[in-house]
Amino acid sequence: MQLQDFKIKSKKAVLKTTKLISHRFGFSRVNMSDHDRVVFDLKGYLVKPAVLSQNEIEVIREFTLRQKNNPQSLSPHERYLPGGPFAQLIDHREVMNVLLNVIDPDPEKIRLENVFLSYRQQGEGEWRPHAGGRTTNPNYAYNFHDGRIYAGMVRVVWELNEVLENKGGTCFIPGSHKANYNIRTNPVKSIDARNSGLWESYGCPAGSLIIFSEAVRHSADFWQNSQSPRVAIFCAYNHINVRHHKPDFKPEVIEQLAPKHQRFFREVYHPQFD
Ligand SMILES: O=C(O)CCC(=O)C(=O)O
Repeated sequence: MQLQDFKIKSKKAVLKTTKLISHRFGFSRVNMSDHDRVVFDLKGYLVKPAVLSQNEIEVIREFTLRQKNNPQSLSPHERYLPGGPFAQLIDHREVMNVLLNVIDPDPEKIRLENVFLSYRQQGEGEWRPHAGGRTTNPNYAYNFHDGRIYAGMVRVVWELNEVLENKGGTCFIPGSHKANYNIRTNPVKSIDARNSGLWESYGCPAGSLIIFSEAVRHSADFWQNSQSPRVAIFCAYNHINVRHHKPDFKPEVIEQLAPKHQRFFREVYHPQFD
């Protein structure tokens, strides 16, 4: 076969697979914009402002705070994340658009392995830089191969209250997921200092989405907004073949999720064995 024919045939096959996936899973736009793809690769993180409507924000925030403060008032399957109205965000289109482009193009191969609420009031938080640099560990790896990104574990953060810039949102050293010097195992104090000038954070309205590769050097920060606490839901998505977290989801929560959401919590194995 001529090289040109081969190229056309492979392009057609990719389009067909993409169509099949979109049709089967209802993702009408499985593609990340070129802008987002380049920014994610360049910096290791993306900020998508105001993804949720006011009503979605209020319902999910109120329910999540009830799970935190008064779980006994809820049915057992709704007492813990990912139960309750948050479940509808598990495969939110904006999340899947990114994950299908940075973890695996097949949604069957994407797992959600950890979900937790980060709740911080004025002054609460910590400064604890971690990750960064290259590694062969699949959970922290970041690879670019054959024209696409292959990220290891990817964090998806739903900010349910406003975040003021440099006042408590997650901080990143942009580009550090591709650093050649191993700042993960050999951290440099002057680089890790909050005021090194190398750290970037974000300001965003409630309902915004932050997505980052676990490979990028990042840290929590101290929350500095006396008007409202940080209410953020952190999710860790991973490839079906690997796991980073110890499994701790409540079975009663997962059993009551819709089948399209349950599949994100399957065991770690290759779907060829199904
Ligand atoms: O709390 C934060 O903003 C960052 C959390 C963190 O470091 C992580 O998800 O690995």
